[in-house]
Amino acid sequence: MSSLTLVIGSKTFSSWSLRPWLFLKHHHVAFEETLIALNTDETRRQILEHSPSGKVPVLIHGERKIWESLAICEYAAETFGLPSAWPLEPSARAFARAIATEMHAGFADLRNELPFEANREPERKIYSARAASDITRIRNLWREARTRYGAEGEWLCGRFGIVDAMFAPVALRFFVYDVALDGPERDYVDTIVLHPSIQAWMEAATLENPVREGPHARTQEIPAAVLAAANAMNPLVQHAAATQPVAPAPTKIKSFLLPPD
Ligand SMILES: N[C@@H](CCC(=O)N[C@@H](CS)C(=O)NCC(=O)O)C(=O)O
Repeated sequence: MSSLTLVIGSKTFSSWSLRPWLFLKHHHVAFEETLIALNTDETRRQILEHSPSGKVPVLIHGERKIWESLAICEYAAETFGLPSAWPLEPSARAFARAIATEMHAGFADLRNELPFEANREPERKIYSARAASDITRIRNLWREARTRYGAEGEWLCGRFGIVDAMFAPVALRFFVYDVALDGPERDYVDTIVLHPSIQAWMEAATLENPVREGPHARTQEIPAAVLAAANAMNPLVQHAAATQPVAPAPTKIKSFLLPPD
């Protein structure tokens, strides 16, 4: 087999890199990993050495270069004959593709306000009504997926597929920002966070010492009174409190660390 290398960004920040990395790991595809630290003076030059788009991830398979996280997952599924990349039944497949591409193209407010930080100790953060609306939409998508296909397995459309690779970093955001969830969404976040490869990614992120620059300021400590006032205005928190008790999210990542696969 030609050599296979996945070029990724810092595990702390690179949510796009996590998607194909998880997809390959889940299916036990052997690959080399080249990690480029994001947000340094050298980042752009180093990425351009590998990636024609100037972005990571990029998969290098022999002479071929495949960029864009979704394209990489599909290429790997087709090239290595991986199972159930998308559901086989047409309406389930259309649903999975629709929500994966909705994720790929959308939820900008959530992404900006709750930036991906894989090594963050879980803690709630204030977010705007626009980010809350992104969260509500994602919860509805996950609930619909689990309601329709939950009987077939623990992943969004039953068996693990590209749709799960696409949403895994979103689930990790919900975990590290302790977003109030219940029902199937809470279970789905736990399923993602407890995946051995996600555990390995989070553990690797804790060993990095990256710099957060660019549009996102580093997360600030939120005073308890400010958090309480924000939660009082947060419709999701209100809704969760009014319906049923929210199962507490695990607070310490390391308390249930599994050995890396
Ligand atoms: N649509 C692309 C997005 C890739 C992307 O934005 N990657 C970020 C890292 S997560 C990047 O390469 N940024 C370049 C930089 O930080 O200089 C995909 O799905 O792969």
